[in-house]
Amino acid sequence: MKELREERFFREFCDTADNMYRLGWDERNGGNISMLLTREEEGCFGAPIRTIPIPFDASALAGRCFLVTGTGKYFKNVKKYPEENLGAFRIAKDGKNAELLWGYSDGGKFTSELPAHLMSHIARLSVDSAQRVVIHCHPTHTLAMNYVHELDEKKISHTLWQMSTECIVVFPEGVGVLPWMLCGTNEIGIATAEKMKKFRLVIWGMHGIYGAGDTLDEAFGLIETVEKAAQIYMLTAHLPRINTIKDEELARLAEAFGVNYRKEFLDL
Ligand code: 2HA
Ligand code: ZN
Repeated sequence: MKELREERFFREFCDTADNMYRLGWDERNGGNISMLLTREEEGCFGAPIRTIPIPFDASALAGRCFLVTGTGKYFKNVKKYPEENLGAFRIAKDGKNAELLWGYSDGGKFTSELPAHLMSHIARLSVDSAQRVVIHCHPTHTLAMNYVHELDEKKISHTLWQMSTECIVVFPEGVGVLPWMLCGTNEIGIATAEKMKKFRLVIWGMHGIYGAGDTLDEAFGLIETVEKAAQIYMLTAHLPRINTIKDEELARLAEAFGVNYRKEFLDL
């Protein structure tokens, strides 16, 4: 068996955390990543070391394994010290416990946002069985935009689509938006998962964003595209707007690229 650090999925996981830190999306212990492992990837980890209670019923994922960032851990350190900062665990049959297979080596446990992550996985898998990755972070411009733009799904999606030609092609379903809510709770998990049935991107008002995808690259790329659009918005919102991509042009784009966009988010 190859050394874990040589496995591509594992390297990509560490590199994703490292890139997110470098981009300023994950200050201190901000942000978390969870990835549903394939049966082959599961085989890279050993027998259960200890059991960690899960604060909700995760029985819909019983028997499945996840690689997840640890609570209180800094993204800055993931690549250098993965065994302390990450954990791989299997969801026990009863759905109430995580059987730790590897990691959290200083006695730690999974992110406090596990409810939002696992509930989002359940929601995404119910619409697309290939969806394996959920990422949460605090991207600077997306967060800044939350303070000066209405937190309305249609309005925020529409503004983001206008900020760069690629946007409607990358996230044609738009962006789901939740109001400010207490994080780390089952309630925010339930609300996030409800949005995840319709969107791969969910903004947590004045907190950050969730992105889901088949791969780490896809989930990361969705957030990266929103963050770039939000940056352009923040660079231009206080200036007179002279040019704009018109709604009929956004529709033409979506049609040319064959993406099924959320038509009610345009005013045609
Ligand atoms: O755990 O980002 O939302 C760090 C966070 C909480
Ligand atoms: Zn957060």
